[in-house]
Amino acid sequence: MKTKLLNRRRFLTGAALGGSSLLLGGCDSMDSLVQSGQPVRNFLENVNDLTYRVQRMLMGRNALAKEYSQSEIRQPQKPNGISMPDDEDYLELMANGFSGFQLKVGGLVEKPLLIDRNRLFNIPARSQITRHDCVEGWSCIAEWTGFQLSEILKQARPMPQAKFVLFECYDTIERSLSGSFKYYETIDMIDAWHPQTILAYGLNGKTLPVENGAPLRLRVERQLGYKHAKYVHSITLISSFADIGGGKGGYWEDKGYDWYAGI
Ligand SMILES: Nc1nc2c(c(=O)[nH]1)N[C@H]1C(S)=C(S)[C@@H](COP(=O)(O)O)O[C@H]1N2
Ligand SMILES: [Mo]
Repeated sequence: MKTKLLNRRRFLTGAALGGSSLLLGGCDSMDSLVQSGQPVRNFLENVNDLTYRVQRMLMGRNALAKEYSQSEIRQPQKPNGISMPDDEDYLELMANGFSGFQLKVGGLVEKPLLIDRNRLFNIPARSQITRHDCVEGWSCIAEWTGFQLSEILKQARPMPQAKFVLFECYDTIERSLSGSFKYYETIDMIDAWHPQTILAYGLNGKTLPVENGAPLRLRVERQLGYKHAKYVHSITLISSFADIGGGKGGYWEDKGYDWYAGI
């Protein structure tokens, strides 16, 4: 499967490079044809657009998000969205310093897991200083510490039908006439296995505070802020999110945001 993807990627990249060298060739007789509106020009533009999308999909998706140095952390991570869940089960856990917290891992896996809080700290840890970009137009650079989602995927062993990972959260983000809604998010397996996709329990060298998602929150560094689910209690491998919530793959997605919020 991996080899197949690589070959496909090589093939598509090769084809794209062919396209640009044609442009660089700058042959005189081509100039008139390359003017906007001409069929050849349109064809080349389409090739470039395809190149861009193909690179983002096949190469870009696995690339690392930029990491920063300690001196670039200029302010605390601004809390956004829910910053204090009022859900009873959450309040109970919080009252005991989250000592009773257990992370559920299930769905399309060969070995469902229930990992208690102490065992989470035994999973090899990773710290990364990254920039969080919220669609509301602000950013914060912060250091996140936790474990790679891939570490628990390796233990749980996703089945071949697993195409997405669902993160369910404690907080009720909306209570309205249309009902009450818990925050949730989904990512695909490319992001799930990505080395910078972590479940964080630490922020800027301290225990993750409640306002930023204690005891455990997702960091999916190649995507916008709303994908980074806070207050995560369950991780479920699924084949489709059509039957979950409003069917668009996340609370904000159900309201119209893009499911793939790549940056
Ligand atoms: N459970 C939950 N996760 C959430 C939200 C939320 O309201 N509830 N808000 C999202 C949005 S829009 C952003 S920008 C980030 C904010 O994370 P922060 O509070 O640590 O800055 O969390 C995201 N994850
Ligand atoms: Mo956000």
